[in-house]
Amino acid sequence: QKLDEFQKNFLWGAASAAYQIEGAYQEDGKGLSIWDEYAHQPGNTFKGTTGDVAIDHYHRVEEDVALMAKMGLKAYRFSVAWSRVIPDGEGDVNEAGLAFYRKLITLLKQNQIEPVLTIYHWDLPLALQKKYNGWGSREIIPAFEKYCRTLFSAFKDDVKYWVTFNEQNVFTSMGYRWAQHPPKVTDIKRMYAANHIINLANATAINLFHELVPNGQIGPSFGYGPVYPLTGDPNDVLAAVNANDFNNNWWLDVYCRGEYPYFMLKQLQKAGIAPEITADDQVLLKSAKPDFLGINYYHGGTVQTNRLQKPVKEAEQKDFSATDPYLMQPKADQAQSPEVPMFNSVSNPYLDKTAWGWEIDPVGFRVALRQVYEKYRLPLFVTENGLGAVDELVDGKVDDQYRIDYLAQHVKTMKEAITDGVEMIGYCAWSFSDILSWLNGYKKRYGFVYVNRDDDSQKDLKRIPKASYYWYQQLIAQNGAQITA
Ligand code: GCO
Repeated sequence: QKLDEFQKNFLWGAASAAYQIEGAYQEDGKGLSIWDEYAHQPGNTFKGTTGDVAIDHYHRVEEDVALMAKMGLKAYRFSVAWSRVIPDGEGDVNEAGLAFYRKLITLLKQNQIEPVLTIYHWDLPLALQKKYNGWGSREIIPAFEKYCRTLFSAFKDDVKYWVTFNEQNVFTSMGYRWAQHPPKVTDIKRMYAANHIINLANATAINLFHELVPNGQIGPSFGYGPVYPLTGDPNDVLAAVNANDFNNNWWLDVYCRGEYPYFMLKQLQKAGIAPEITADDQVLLKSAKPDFLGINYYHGGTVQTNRLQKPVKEAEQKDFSATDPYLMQPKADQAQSPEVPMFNSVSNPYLDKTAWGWEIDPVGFRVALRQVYEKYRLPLFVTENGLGAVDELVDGKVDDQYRIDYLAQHVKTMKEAITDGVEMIGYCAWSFSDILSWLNGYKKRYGFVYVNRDDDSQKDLKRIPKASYYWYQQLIAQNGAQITA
């Protein structure tokens, strides 16, 4: 194995999440999730789109896996809807729900596609939100443990790679800081409290997994972005150090080292918003070691000090309503938050942006992989990377050259990171097919496969491979030897 090539069993994959694709939201005994409720409340999502039908993957799973097989995918990352398997989150197991995932996994394996199973991708059973205040109470942990035990027992022989939580940083910030996801609150103290409880749940799941599935591998997937200081002004550099604690270390240090970053914890304690951490919690967090780290990479962030009252350059405003959850947080307008954030988030003058206004930063991908591997020395699995865009179907085709360009640049810098020495299990592009964007409906698409529907009409839900589908097929066929756009 030479360092400048992808290993033979490198997992070229694509990813999805249950709520964004399955539909069938009340079928075969499925319970409701917090997203089923939230999306049905007026004003919460773009044009009021819901996951009731989504792209109807639940009924089209054979067709979808056939498209994956034809593409040559080596891995497919999907998530399980907790409320499909345990409708009220903690009571009886719904065998029909489990059967759906068993069918999916069987189909994948028949086609030599490695299943990568995400346990939690944001769709908490509604009953648990109502009964325990969701992730706001420690009482939810035994329910999560039972759910994990159910999945581990059912699929331990067929699924090797498992992801505990998808982007804990994003769903807790969106849910508790920005009120853009359920439970739709803006309460930073509650955000930190919920994060701590999720960390305990994560550690509990990892320990249980190691007991029950000794041959498998498990880890969380984290939305990582490297942080750049806008200038060489030491005040900006200090701002970047702070922003890195706020946006990355706060989560990764706990996952990988079992402890919170020292300075930031002190700061939160001074401000009276730190989570309550018991001695038992510390023992639990220290005891659970992930086998790999899942990295979702879209872009990094650039910050400047807010000490000097310099004007803040706002990110270019586009005609899209949803915020970018990967921007460095807290944002400029939160500068007065009790965390005393010592930085402002700004646009990076060296980087181009996608039509959606997100920075394009392939070098940052190499930086990210290097930083994380250097610090934690765990194998990395890129569980998401991709481009969200308004794709147009013209004469029955989608020519998404912009997506090919984006992916090619990122695969190239990932390969450079491997040459640098980063240990990498695989790469899952986001996403396999078009899916429901949590907040942007079908206006924002990520897939290799176009799905013929929009926000107002389900149309025929036909699957149409885009230009990028054939590009990725070629890339996989020659195991990334030549990366051309
Ligand atoms: C969207 C988002 C998602 C996320 C994904 C994170 O537009 O809804 O970009 O697709 O990227 O769910 O894991």
